[in-house]
Amino acid sequence: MSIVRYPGGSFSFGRRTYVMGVLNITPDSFSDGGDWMDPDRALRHARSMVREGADLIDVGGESTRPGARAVRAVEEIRRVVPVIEALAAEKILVSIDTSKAAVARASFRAGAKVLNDVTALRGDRAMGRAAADAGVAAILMHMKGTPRTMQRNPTYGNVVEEILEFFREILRNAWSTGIERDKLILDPGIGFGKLPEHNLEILRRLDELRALGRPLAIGTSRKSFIGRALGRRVDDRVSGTAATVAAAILRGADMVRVHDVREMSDVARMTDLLR
Ligand code: HH2
Repeated sequence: MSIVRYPGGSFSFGRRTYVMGVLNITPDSFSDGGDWMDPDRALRHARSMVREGADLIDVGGESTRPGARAVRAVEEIRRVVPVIEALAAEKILVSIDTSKAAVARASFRAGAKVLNDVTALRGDRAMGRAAADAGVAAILMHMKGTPRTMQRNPTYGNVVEEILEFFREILRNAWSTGIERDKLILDPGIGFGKLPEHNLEILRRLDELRALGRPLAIGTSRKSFIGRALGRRVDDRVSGTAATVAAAILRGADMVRVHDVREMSDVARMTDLLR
């Protein structure tokens, strides 16, 4: 079992799979863009995800979908902070999905206890320090390129080897930013600079990433490789997502980032019994 601490609590990975519910307060996220821009609606949705089994809510104020428009830090803060404050007041565990240190710091002050950085501390040189100062746990994700460029024909010799090498390097350097290694959770970044076949291969070989010795998070929810495989639109990928969540858990995922919390909590609990 592996304990990962955050201010006021901890994850006990190895016991069961943690379910992270997605809350995008953005006009342009690929599946729920525009749904939760109103803070009251966002809060109601977050509360319902918690009732349905979410262990934490991943709040994001900037879309990372391929080609998404960049958002300025002040705008991102304006979107996420009121929602984080309200969730924290209700003792709901929040992670902040950002790659900007200013947004992260404002979010930690508002009560977020976990950082979710899709750039793995490379997007903003002040990010490691921000996370270390706050003592938060941090999910670091692999991405090839940047959201603007990542889907322009990504190529790999061996996608899993490349991800392993990327994280070995991140783990070697993390201490220099001040973040403790035992606060880190790693995510292979499904869909971030990967073609459908790369995503499938990562899922088939996810167990190889266990060699890094850190808990693994994964986000397959409603993503386009599922749509491509099944010929389903974004609002019709729940069953496809369920298959990927079950497969990921059987191969060692500790946390799954999902939109359909009720369904994926069931999948996670059932798969945990089979693991
Ligand atoms: N995927 C997305 C965003 N953040 N974070 C982690 N750790 N892992 C992921 O796979 C991941 C992530 C993309 O999904 P979504 O938030 O639904 O869309 P958008 O980026 O368009 O807001």
